[in-house]
Amino acid sequence: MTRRISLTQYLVEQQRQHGRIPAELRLLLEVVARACKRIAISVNKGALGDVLGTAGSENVQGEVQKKLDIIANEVLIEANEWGGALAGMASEEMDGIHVVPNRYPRGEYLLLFDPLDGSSNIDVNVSIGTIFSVLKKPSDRPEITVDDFLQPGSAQAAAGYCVYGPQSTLVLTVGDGVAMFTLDREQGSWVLTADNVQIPADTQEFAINMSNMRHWAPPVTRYIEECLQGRDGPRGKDYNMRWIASMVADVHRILSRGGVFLYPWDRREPGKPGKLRLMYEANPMGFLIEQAGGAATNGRQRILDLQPTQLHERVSVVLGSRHEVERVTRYHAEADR
Ligand code: AHM
Ligand code: MG
Repeated sequence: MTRRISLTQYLVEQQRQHGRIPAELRLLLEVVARACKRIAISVNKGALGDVLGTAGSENVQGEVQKKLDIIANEVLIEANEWGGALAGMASEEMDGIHVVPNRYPRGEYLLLFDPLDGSSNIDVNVSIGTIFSVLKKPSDRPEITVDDFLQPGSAQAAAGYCVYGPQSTLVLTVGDGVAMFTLDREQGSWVLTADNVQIPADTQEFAINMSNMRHWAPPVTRYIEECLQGRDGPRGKDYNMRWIASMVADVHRILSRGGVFLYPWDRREPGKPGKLRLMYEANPMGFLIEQAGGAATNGRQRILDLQPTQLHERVSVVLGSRHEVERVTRYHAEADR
C-alpha cells in the first residue's frame, strides 16, 4: 500500500528537513485547514443546509454578500481566534481588521483571507474556494493596527487556498514549493496528493472575461487578439480559452496544467486599478504561482513587490505560465514607451 501523508505529517517533516514551519505556524495552518474542512461541508450541503442565496447585506466594497460569504467568514474567525498563533485577521468581508480578543493569548502572525472566492458561482454549483495569506506581525508591540497588515506579498510566511469542487483540495506554500492535499471525506483528513507542483513556462490556454474586451487597455487587447489569431497569427499556435469566474478554480487549473489568467484594469471604472484584491487574492495567488515556477504581475510590476497602502486595495492581475506573463508585461512596457 502506498504511504499516505497527512497534512500534519507533511508540515512536521517540512520543519525537520527545511526548518521553515515553526510550531506556531504549523498550528495556524492546521487550524485554517480545519476551518476549510468545515466550509467544505457547508458548501456540499447546498440547498439542504440552507446556505445558498444572498444574506441581504453588503460588504465594505459595496458587493452583495451571499450567505456562504458570511458563514465562511465566521468559521474562519471562530476557528482561528483562540489558538494563540495569531494577533489579528483581515478579511474581504469585514470593513476593518479583527484583533484577537483580550481573553485569548496573542501570537506573532496575521491572517488575511477571502473566505469565499467566486461568490457568483455559489448558487449554480460551480467550484468556489477560500484564499488565505499569512504575514508576521512586524513589531513586538502587543497592539496591532491596519498598518501592520500593509506588507508586500514578498513578506508572506505562507499562503494557500482551498478549492471546493468535485474534490476539495487544499494548496499550500510556505516558500519552499507548492503542495496539494485532497480531503478524504471518510477519514476527515487532508492527504498529500501532489508535491513540488510546477507550471510549464509555455501554454496554449488563457483565462479572461472576454465580455469586457471593449473596455481593456491596448496591451491586453493586443495580447488576446494575437492569441485569438491562433496558428495564422504571430503566435503560430492555436489557443484554448477557459473562464470559470472563480479565481481559485482558474488558478487551480493553471497550477495543474499551465495557462495564463488575466483580470486587467478596464475603462469601466478608470480610477480602480482592477477588480481583484491585492491582499486577499493577488498576493497569496502570486506567491503560490511563483513558488510553482510561474510569474505574477499587475502588467507592469511583480505583484509581490507592490507596497499596499490600503487593506482592501484592488489590483490588476496577470499570472501563470512564465513566458506568457512576461509577454503581457512586455506589451505594457512597449505601450508605455
Ligand atoms: P469575489 O471574491 O467577490 O467572489 O470576486 C472575485 C472573483 C474571482 O474569483 C473571479 O476571477 C472574478 O471575481 C470573476 O469576475 P467576473 O464575474 O467579472 O468575471
Ligand atoms: Mg474573491
